[in-house]
Amino acid sequence: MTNNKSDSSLEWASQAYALLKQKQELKKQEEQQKVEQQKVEQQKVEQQKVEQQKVEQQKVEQQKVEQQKVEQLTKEVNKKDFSNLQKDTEVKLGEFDEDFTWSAMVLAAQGKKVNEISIDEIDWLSKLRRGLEETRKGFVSELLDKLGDDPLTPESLDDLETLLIRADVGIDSTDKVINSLRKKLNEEVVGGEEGIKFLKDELRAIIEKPIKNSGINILVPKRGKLNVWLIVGVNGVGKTTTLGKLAYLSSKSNYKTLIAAADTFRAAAVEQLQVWGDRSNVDVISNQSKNADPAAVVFDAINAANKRKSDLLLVDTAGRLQNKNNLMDELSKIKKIIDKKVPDAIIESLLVLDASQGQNGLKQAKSFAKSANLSGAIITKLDGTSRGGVSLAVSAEVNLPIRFIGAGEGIKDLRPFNSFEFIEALLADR
Ligand SMILES: Nc1nc2c(ncn2[C@@H]2O[C@H](COP(=O)(O)OP(=O)(O)OP(=O)(O)O)[C@@H](O)[C@H]2O)c(=O)[nH]1
Ligand SMILES: [Mg+2]
Repeated sequence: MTNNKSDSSLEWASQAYALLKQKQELKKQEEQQKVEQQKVEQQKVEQQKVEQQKVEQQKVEQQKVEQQKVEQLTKEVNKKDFSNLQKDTEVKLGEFDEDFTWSAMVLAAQGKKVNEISIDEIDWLSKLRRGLEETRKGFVSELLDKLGDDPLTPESLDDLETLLIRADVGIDSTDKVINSLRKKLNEEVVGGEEGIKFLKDELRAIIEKPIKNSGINILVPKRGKLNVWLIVGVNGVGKTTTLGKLAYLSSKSNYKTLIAAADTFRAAAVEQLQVWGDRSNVDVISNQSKNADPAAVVFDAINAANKRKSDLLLVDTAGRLQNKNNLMDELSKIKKIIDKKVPDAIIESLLVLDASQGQNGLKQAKSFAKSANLSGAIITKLDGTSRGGVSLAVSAEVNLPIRFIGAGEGIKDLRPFNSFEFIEALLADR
């Protein structure tokens, strides 16, 4: 009995032991799991820390880059001031070369007398012709190669169509030109030379149309009133540079001129304008405080313009804001201020377009035209682009009169738009 009893208690004890051991194992496992979990948590926290550090580091790097950009910009502005000052000196008469003879011919074709021609005009036309060389290369030269001196054929029209589209002339204008040429071809034999002349006339008609519609041939400030020209466009197209050149043209022509630095968004914008102002002897109204309100700058500038009886107020505007809506809102705020303060001012909203952006520039023009109530366009960077043809698309598809064109970074590299000279330069090989 006793034995039995002790057997069963042994059994019981070993069961209890096994149970306890199991419990202990479980506890151990649980604890181990806990430790593991803690480890994972710990790792997570550490990883988060590392990531946060990375973000902080990136922020610091970004700030550094921004700072460097501002410094670089300021340096560039200062450097440009110096290099361009040298360019400002009088233009010298160059060689009696093709540039000269071609430019002289273009002036003569517009009825200029021999003694009416200036070195500045020759210099500008040479620049324009050279600037449009790339556009011409992919367009006229190839066309002439294909045409030779033979009469035009339906096949050569197909070639011309492709070339016009490639030169960013735009589909509408290309269709128009090709259709008129086709009509002419159906009626008579058209020789190569005559074809080019006809093409020039057609292209000129396209580019002239919005100018004629506006009733103003060449845009100049009206005397006796305050003229306000808003210079608008997306970032980097050349607004500030163009404004600087306009200030020079205007003050040279004895208009009392003033500049409003209403691009308060871009770093070093005021400094950049100040350089141009100094070079053309035109004062710049600005507000140096951070995040200044562009409309407030325009407000101050109008007060100054009224006090000084200025003829022309040139307003530099931002090309890059947080988004496009802000940009348009800003422009309409500026316009409201002008309307309120000087209701009889003559406002021009001039869209600056970088020719080298081709079809992209055309898109910008269309979107600005929708919301910004534009009155004209200024085409810049016509030097060294193969996309000068986009000027035609702007006239045909956005119906904007081109008022000035720029072909270089110098103070004299901007001129009132002259369709005859432009088309002659575009098709200069004949
Ligand atoms: N080759 C060439 N360069 C030009 C011409 N016009 C402007 N530029 C250059 O284009 C660059 C940008 O010009 P900006 O006048 O600063 O352009 P912006 O539109 O005011 O730029 P944001 O103020 O940043 O919007 C500068 O390096 C100018 O020198 C031009 O007709 N020909
Ligand atoms: Mg600018």
